[in-house]
Amino acid sequence: MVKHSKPKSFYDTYERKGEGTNTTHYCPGCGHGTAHKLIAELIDEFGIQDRTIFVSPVGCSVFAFYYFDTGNVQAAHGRAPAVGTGIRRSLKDAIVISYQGDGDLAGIGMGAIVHAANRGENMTVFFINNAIYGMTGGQMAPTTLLGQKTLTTPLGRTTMRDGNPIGMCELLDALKTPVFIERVTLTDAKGVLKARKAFKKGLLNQIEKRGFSFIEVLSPCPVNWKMPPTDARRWVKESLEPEFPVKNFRDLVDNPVQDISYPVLGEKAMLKALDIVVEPEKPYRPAVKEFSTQLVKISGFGGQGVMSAGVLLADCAIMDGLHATWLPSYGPEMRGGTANASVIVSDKPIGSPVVIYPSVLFAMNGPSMSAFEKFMKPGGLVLINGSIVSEQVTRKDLKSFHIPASDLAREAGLLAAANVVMLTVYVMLSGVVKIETLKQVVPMSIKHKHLTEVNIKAIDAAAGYVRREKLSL
Ligand SMILES: Cc1ncc(C[n+]2csc(CCOP(=O)(O)OP(=O)(O)O)c2C)c(N)n1
Ligand code: SF4
Repeated sequence: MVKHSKPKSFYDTYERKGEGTNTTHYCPGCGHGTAHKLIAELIDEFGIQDRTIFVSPVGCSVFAFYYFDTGNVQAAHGRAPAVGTGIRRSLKDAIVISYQGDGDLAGIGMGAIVHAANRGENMTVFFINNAIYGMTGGQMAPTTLLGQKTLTTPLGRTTMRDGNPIGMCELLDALKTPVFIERVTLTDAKGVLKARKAFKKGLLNQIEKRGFSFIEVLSPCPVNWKMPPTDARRWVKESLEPEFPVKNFRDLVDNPVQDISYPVLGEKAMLKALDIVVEPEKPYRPAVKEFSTQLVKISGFGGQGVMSAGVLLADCAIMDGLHATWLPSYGPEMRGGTANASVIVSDKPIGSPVVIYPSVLFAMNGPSMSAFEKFMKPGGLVLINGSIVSEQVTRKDLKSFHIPASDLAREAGLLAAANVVMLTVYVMLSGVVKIETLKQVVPMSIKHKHLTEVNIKAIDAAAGYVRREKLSL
């Protein structure tokens, strides 16, 4: 009897995705799910869950950290092997997994992967080749086939205009240092079993400290290939495999075990070696007398300026001598969703820029309310764009205000300044930064300089509104 169960190194439920969620964000028939499962099973099999650090890329698998109950780092686009190198060199017992798509690895990250492979970093790289940019809606990738129609090659890729598809296994096989290079496919059960073997070898090499292992996975993306999942599997076999032959390129079984005890200098020694004189820290100048760390989530549709409002707040905080972080989040699914920015403002250094339980929410649209109200800290503040959202906050332990942000912005002369109106109201209510600081930072932070004046008008309109309505916390 075959007993199917969830690997232990997956979370039981994917809380980061939404309370009690059991499903991933991947589209039906996507190869990422299969690849994740194989990796998770092997982490269990090798008993390395506590040592594994999974480096997620930018691409559809950007949220792999929703699923893997291991150490997780989210790297900038294409930089997973560089981030992995940092981890490798600072934590000698870590098992480093760099997981990347073809846009991430063979496009923007081409330099990072070639150099990590050339240095023979003791890590395992899983390269998910679906011949397209999945997350951003199906543009041409370096691995897109000749003739393949994508958003950016609507008549099909041509050699003359776009170059030829890049075989990453072939390219890395030109280097002397990697110990293991194999291309596998997820077309059928036989392919998946072979893939599992290669995954296992790649991880074992790292456990045994034998060096750099690279596994390319031919993986379906039914949504962007615009075909049903079964046809997509067939397309991998009939179209992708002839261009990217499934085979082992290299397996240096006898590669000697690496001495990976890199010299690590302490921070002070490092600064001294670099001849850097460190000034004693200046005393912190708080903006307000009593300050509690503000965990702010600014959420809305793309185009509502949620990201720029976040940057503006963080810039103001830094200007006022506070610590601040800003972390953008764009919905990765192909099926819409909200964009949001997490901003932390504090009088103490900030450990992580992630805001899971906000103390302040700017709900620029309706979906933002339903997405984040439930995660708010008790006693939190919800500012709602009342011009377009009429729903009330349902929780009794939150303080909320409907601000006619879009109307005030429109009256000031620029509908798009609704974000600045919301920010001004928050600044007025909380005193987190000075209103003068906001006015000072707006001209520096706004890209289109001719819009400075109208944004200052929006600030004045919002401040007038707070005073007129006698709003206070
Ligand atoms: C610096 C930067 N440039 C561009 C983007 C936009 N972007 C997000 S994902 C992506 C490509 C993802 O494609 P791929 O690596 O093939 O992964 P997939 O989504 O197919 O799994 C791009 C170009 C970005 N987020 N950051
Ligand atoms: S867009 Fe493609 S790669 Fe991304 S989740 Fe959907 S099927 Fe997978």
